[in-house]
Order: sequence, then structure tokens, then C-alpha cells
Amino acid sequence: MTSLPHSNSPSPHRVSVVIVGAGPAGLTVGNILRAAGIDCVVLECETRAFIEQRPRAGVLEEGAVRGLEVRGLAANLLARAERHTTCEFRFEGQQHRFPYGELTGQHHFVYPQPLLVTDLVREYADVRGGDIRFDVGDVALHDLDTDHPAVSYTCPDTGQRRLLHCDFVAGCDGARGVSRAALPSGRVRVARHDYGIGWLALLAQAPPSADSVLFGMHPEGFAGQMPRSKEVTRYYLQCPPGDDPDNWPDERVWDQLHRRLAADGAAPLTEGPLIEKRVLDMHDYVVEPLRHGRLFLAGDAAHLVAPIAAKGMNLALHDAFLLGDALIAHARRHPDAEAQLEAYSDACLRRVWDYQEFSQWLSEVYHGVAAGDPFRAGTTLARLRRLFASPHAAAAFAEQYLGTAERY
Ligand code: RFL
Repeated sequence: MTSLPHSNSPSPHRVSVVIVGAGPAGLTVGNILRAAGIDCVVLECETRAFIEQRPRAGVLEEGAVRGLEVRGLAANLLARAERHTTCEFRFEGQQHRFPYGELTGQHHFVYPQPLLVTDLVREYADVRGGDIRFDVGDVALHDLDTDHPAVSYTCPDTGQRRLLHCDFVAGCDGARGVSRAALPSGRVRVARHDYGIGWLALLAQAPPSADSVLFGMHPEGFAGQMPRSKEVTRYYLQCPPGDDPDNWPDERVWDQLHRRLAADGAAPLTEGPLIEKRVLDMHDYVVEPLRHGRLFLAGDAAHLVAPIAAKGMNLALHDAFLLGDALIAHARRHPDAEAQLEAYSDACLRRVWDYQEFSQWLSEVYHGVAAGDPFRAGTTLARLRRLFASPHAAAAFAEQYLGTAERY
């Protein structure tokens, strides 16, 4: 946090809420506030075209989609997303279909994150008339532990510093933003976990090779397939952390995908041009608490979950629903408003920790066979077999995979 700068804008502007970051979390908070008639500004350091094309997530839990739907934010998603009720584990050369939809009565929606972001920007800016400023520079947060915080930034057109006074700041600027860094050390705890594993994240311009998510547990490393659309499929290959994507020419990628996802009776993979190839180091963090004074963190700014269990965007949306509702209660002077704001952090963190634990459990399932340790390989295969031998184990997995527990 920095001290308040002198603004060279003609008149410092005042709004109720400044939202830093136009990802799923920030745009959802913005839409919720606009629908309630609360004035807010979204500050985004990238251009609109960039954020509407940035490829990332695709798997959404039914609960997150219903949360968007009741807020009028899911029309396109519900019309276009594919529904998934089954995933498939491949290990020891065999296919094992896992019908989690039957076990939970719910399903996943598969809808690429750039489409969701496009929908949310359009609804916020073009339909609900929200103020969003793209391509801003050097966002800085000020006076967060007073009741008159402010946010400054550099205007892309004039190069001048602008200052926005507000009642609250929503820090929704993802894993590399400035909001988390504005938290005073000593007042918050950041818990970290490093899996010591890398994933080569790939996007292939090709239809999915199977109609469900595939998890391949292989002695040479994990491989996964996540359908994104009829034209584009995401694949993952376990690799050393920090590996260079240049070590993975296309022929090596397809060779390893074929080997690691091979199973008796499985259709061959459908190859296509690889349009994204990047190495992700698998690590997590959780900030506690998610509030400092008038700053509330939401989404990846507050907690990063390695994409092992496809949970990050789901958590970001869950935070956004709670934060949006709490800020509305405050703006409407609801008697419970302060309690709702106070409860925000704990309510989010219970689900965050549950999902982190599930990701850690699933990481061992994915990677144990390739750990080079026969003991870990043995226990990993026992875990996998248990999913298909024990209805209780299967039900527990399905509940965690879809996030359907009654309480967190
Ligand atoms: P985002 O999406 O990162 O948005 C943050 C926004 O803030 C902007 N920003 C700033 N703006 C102003 N000033 C600054 N100083 C700023 N710094 C940053 C950024 O440009 C950006 O627009 O965070 P948010 O909203 O919290 O959303 C989180 C999700 O994006 C993330 O959790 C998911 O993508 C994770 N994830 C998945 N989650 C799922 O639930 N299901 C999945 O299937 C899934 N697959 C994935 C994933 C993440 C992946 N990668 C790339 C790590 C697959 C992959 C490969």
C-alpha cells in the first residue's frame, strides 16, 4: 500500500467500489453491483480484446453456473456449454469410466473461460452500463485501513495519473496482481504449497479424442485431456517443473500423449496443430484472511489452486457471489451488513481449503505412479482401484469433484 499521491486528473472521482481486475471474479462482482444500482469502476491492465481471448479454464461446477444463472449471467453459457457427467481414468492399460453425474445428480459445464469473460464484459459494460477502464497502468492502492480508501492508476490515453476515492476495493487481479502485495506483512498469512511438478499445458486445434475428461496415470507421467469445444481440446503432460516448452516439439508431445493415454479398446487420439504450449509449475497458496480494512481479495488474488482438479475459476466465482452480496448489503445499510462483510473471509476459506485438500489428494492419484517409488505407485493404484470397488469411495470422490457437499 502506498501513501495517497497527488492526482493530476481534473477532479478526483468518487465511486462506491473500485474493482481491480477484469477476470471472472472482478467482472462477476461488477455485474452484481451494477444490477443493484451500485456505482463501481473496474480497472484492468490488459485490453478488452486480450482478456476476451486469453485461454485458460473450461470446467465449471453446476453450483457455480447456478450462481451465475440467478444473477442473470449465464444465458449464453446455458445455451452453448456442453454438459459432462462422466470422466475416465486410464491406468495399467485399461479404461475405467466414472459416472459422477449418476452419483451426485449434478454435472459439469464445459465452457471456455474466454467465452465466459466475453459474456461478463458485455453484460457489465454494454448491457448494464458499467464503467470499465482497460489498459490502465501502475495501479496502486491507498489508505486501505481507513474508511476512505483510494486507488490510483495511469490513464492509457493521456499518461496521467488518475485517482479514484471509494468505500471499498475489491482485489480481483489474479495471481500476479498488486492487491495481494498491498496487504501489510504481519497482518496476513500466506500459506504455500509446491508440488515440485510441472505440467505442459497444450491447446490443440482438434476435436476431443473422447467425449469426457481423460486422466492417464502412466509410469512416464500423467497425461490429461479436457474437451473445450468441438474445435479445440486441452491436453496436459506432466513434465519437470520449469521445463522449457521448446523441449517439447509437436512430435514428442503427440508421442507422449499417445503412450500415456493408451488403453485397450480406446480410440486413437485425434491430432491437430498445437496452438498453445506452456509449462505450468504446480503450486498453491492461500491468503488468510481475505480482508484487510477496506480491501477484500477474491479469486486467484486470494488463493491459487493448481489446475489439478479444475477448481480455480469455480472458487473465484464463489468468492465473487459472496463479496457482491455483502457489498450490496453494506450499500443498502442492511443491519447485518458489517457481520456479512466480516464473515466473507471465513465463508470463502472453508471451501478454498476443502478444494486445496482435494487437489492435493488428486495430485497423488495423478502423479504417484510416475514418482519412481514402487511404494507410492502401489498406494496410488490402490486409491484408483478403490474408486471402482467401493461405492462409498466413489460417492466421496464425486462429491468433491463436483463440489456438492451440503456445507463447507
Ligand atoms: P484472473 O482470471 O487471473 O483475472 C485477473 C485479472 O486481473 C488483471 N490484472 C490487473 N488489472 C489491473 N491492475 C493490475 N495490476 C492487474 N494485474 C492483473 C488480469 O489481466 C486479469 O484480467 O483471476 P480471477 O478472476 O480470480 O479468475 C481465476 C481464474 O482465471 C483461474 O482460477 C482459472 O483459470 C484456473 N483454471 C481453471 N479453473 C477452473 O475452475 N476450471 C478449469 O477447468 C480450470 N482450468 C485453469 C485451468 C488455469 C489454467 N492456467 C493457465 C493456470 C487451466 C489452466 C491451463
